[in-house]
Amino acid sequence: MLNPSEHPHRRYNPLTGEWMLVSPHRAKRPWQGQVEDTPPDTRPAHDPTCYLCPGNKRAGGNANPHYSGTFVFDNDFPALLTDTPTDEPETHPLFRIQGERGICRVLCYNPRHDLTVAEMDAADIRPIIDMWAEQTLDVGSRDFIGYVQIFENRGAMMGHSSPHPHGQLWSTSRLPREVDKELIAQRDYFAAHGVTLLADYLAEEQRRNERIVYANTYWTVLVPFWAIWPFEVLLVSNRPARSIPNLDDAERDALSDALHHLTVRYDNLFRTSFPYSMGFHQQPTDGGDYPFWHLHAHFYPPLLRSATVRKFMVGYELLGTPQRDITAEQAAARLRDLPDIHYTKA
Ligand code: H2U
Ligand code: ZN
Repeated sequence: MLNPSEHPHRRYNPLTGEWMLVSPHRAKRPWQGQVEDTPPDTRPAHDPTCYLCPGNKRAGGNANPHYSGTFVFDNDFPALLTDTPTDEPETHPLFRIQGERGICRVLCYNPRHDLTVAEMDAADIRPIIDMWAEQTLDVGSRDFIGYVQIFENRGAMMGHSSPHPHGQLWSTSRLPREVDKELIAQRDYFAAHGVTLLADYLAEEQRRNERIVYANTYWTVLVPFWAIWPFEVLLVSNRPARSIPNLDDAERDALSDALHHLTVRYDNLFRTSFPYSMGFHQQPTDGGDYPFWHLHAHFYPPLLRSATVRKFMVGYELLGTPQRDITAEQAAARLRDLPDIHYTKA
């Protein structure tokens, strides 16, 4: 009989309808877990050369105000523009092309240049959540915006352009690809079962209790059954909230707490400032009704074995299907067993 902690197998991602490959027998190789204690950060609280710090000039020539909380500005080099023509000039079915409109913003989390989310208290994280909510409402209310994607590239390994704590907002008329896949899966599941896909999934994860890393009253942090990245995490609202603006006060405080506990554990894993891309998947903002949408965030961190040894999505992943060695259960156990206090403060 198949033993998922020993035998190569495929796992299904019900949110995207895609399969991935697990090769647990390879992870039995002896653990080379060198911990390269990264030297403590020596960044200043204010960096005169940083284009996100309060009072500084940005690359485009605009200056930041002397902000004291969060700060949002329109991206000076936006990937999308508000006035793009929307016609479809090609009629050939093999050459489809569509004009796409959107708004891109940069979301500064804190005036302090030297902080990361992992080093913030839950109380410092809460204003970031309020900013995400306000920005979703503000941008999502434009009639040409159908979807608001909030995300963060953290760390040089993920290609972020500045260590200053910040995220981004990219919004579009149409749904981005990943959101489109999730919409179809969640819609079909809800039509068949009358509950959200993630509500049923969460209930089953709670029952099995093998992949949960952290939970509080309103949020659950887990390594999903179908995770691809070694320490990939899904952060799910226990109630099927549809968007960040939908969250009430207690849910926002609890989200701050969950983000704090997760990012501290991430940093403690390899005793380094843990890189990742993260972002929320919320309901579209085109004015439709989305009772099947269940708010969640994905964390996709590249590190595998140490502060420098990362997983690459190459070869078979690009040409075949994504693959991992250490199982989701092993990854969850490692994250769960880590201390809750940041390694630089312990
Ligand atoms: P990342 O660190 O995730 O790359 O995000 C930084 C964004 O900030 C990036 O999209 C923008 C870049 O276009 N930016 C400005 O809008 N103004 C600047 O002065 C520099 C960078
Ligand atoms: Zn800065």
